[in-house]
This record gives sequence, C-alpha cells and structure tokens, in this order.
Amino acid sequence: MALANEEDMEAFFSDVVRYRPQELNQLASVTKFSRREIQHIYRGFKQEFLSSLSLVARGSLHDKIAWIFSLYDINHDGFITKHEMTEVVSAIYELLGHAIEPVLDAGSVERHVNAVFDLIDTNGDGVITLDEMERWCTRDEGNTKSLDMLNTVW
Ligand SMILES: [Ca+2]
Ligand SMILES: [Ca+2]
Repeated sequence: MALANEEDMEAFFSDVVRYRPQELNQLASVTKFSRREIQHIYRGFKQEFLSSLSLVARGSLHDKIAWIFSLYDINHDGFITKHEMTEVVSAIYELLGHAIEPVLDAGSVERHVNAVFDLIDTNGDGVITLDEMERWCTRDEGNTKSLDMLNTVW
C-alpha cells in the first residue's frame, strides 16, 4: 500500500474498533485482555503508527528507507531474511484484510516476496542489509518508483 494520509489511517483504525466487534471479542478471548483494554491498545498503536507515519512522510529518503528496513528486520540484527519479509508482509495483509485489492492468498504473497527479495539482495547471500536496500532504492533515476514498489510490499 502507498503511504496513506492520516485521515485515511484514522478512519481505517476507528473502523476496526467500531465496526468489527467480532474481531474484538476474538482478540479479547485469545489475549485475556478486556475489550476496553484492547480498544486502549488499538488507540495507542494507532497513535504510534500515525506519528511514525508522519515522521516518515516528512523525513528524507534515507529516513524512509531506514524506517522501512527496521519494520522488516523483526529481530533487529541488521539483516532482513526472506522469512522475516514473508512474516511482515503476511501480517500486514492479515491486518488489512479486504482493504487491499486484489486480495492475495498465501501463495501469491510468497511469490511476491520472493521476487522483490531477490531483486534487493544484490549479492545473493540470502539476507538484505540496509546498505543493499538503500542502494536498491536510490539506484539511478528509478528511485521514486522503487520506493513506491516497496510501499506496495508493506
Ligand atoms: Ca533480522
Ligand atoms: Ca545480501
């Protein structure tokens, strides 16, 4: 997805809290939090998400790339593995559900990740470094296009 504006994200999150009571109940029973607590967590998450989103929107290309990189580097060891990328992309598709068109099944998520991963992993060692991601995003005049493509991944 492209970086949505704040009103869109705001609307999306209040939709989840207001109009998907079943998901809230399910979350409550799994996590043992009360519905009220979960709504509180949602709001906190939303606030944090929105503030980093606007930080990123105002930041330099370098900031944007570093932020996207840290999003994918789940264990923060400085490398993105294919497994991490698949995890993050799947989680995002799950979270956004039908908000994303076309709806992708697990197989197409994996194919999509494989294709993008191999493009960015220029030395082919099976992990993506910040350096590789930065080089890939800023190479030649196609950098804006590449960043857009990254945005569609997450
Ligand atoms: Ca990692
Ligand atoms: Ca590599």
